Amino acid sequence: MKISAAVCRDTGQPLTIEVLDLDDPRPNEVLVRVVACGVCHTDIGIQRLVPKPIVLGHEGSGIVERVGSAVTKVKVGDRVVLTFGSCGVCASCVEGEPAYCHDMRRLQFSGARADGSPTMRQGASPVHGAFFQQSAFATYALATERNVVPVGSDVPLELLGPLGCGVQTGAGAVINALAVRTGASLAVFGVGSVGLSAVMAARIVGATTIIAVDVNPVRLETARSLGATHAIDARSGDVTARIQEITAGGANFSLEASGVETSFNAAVECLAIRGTCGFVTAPRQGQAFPFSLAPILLRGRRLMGILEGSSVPDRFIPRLIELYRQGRFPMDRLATYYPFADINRAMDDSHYGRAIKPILRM
Ligand code: CXF
Ligand code: ZN
Repeated sequence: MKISAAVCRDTGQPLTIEVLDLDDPRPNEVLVRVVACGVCHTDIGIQRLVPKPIVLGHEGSGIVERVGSAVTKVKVGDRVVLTFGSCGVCASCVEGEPAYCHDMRRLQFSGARADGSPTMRQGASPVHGAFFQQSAFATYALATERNVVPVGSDVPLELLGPLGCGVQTGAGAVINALAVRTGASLAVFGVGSVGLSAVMAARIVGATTIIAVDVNPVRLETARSLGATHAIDARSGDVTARIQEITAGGANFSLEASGVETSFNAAVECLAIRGTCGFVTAPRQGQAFPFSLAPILLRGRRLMGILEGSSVPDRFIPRLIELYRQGRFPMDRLATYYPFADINRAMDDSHYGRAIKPILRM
């Protein structure tokens, strides 16, 4: 079928909205009419590492338009959130950890289905799709049964796409991966959409000291209003010492969600004895991470790499939606809406921190 999609032809260049041809769904696939799609920093940062031209977008939400012959999870007309792809048969998937799918890289970033076949083209010219098994910067997206999550009709569908990546990354890091406990202390470095989702989750689980660290005063204020008990300007001197002081000896948990290499060390050094630091980003390829090992090993500290909040999306996303319904997880506070035609403005606003979570309306 013909679709309109935002095509990334060159790294860092404006996306162009073009008419493309999208495949019909295969037996395990679901065709979704995209209602909205969030913008995640990965849509920007990954451009130099994926084959181009490509259609990005991996926080789609929409309505099922067609299903493949083997699909049982959803039917035509169902409302769905699209999330990351996973294979379902590797050791991680069978152990209930699809975020660590052994095929993660290929399923999100190869620009094709798991078997290497393309999902879209422009006449005779190839265009890469299947980004996160969705490529949802488009009017229609082709997903697999495994990465569609059915959602109810009593919540605004256009808000929900970011649950599929950024929001579950932050909330899941706190709830699933770090398993932050009632009464614990947590320092969150970087309060964009991932960090603010972590702050909201920390309040839900009953953390009593929630410290937000950022350079943006507006975000720090937002963090406070969403549950942070303390807000620290990252440029205001010795952040580590300040956190050690607030927590009387170090935070039980920290989360590095800024992607700024200089804060990687602070996120480790602010920890208490036996504290754990979660990382949802990594230093750029080839970039050293020059932290000293002794204070980690000799204090029983732990470092944990966390992907997609260690989420099982079919279970975790409905739980976050129920918390939103109850007013306990106000993720609507993160959203700024843009018409699809303004996708380049939305990407820029994300990149320069002018919007926390841009959401494109298709
Ligand atoms: C990604 C980060 C890189 C690995 C897969 C998941 N998160 C999405 O933006
Ligand atoms: Zn993402």
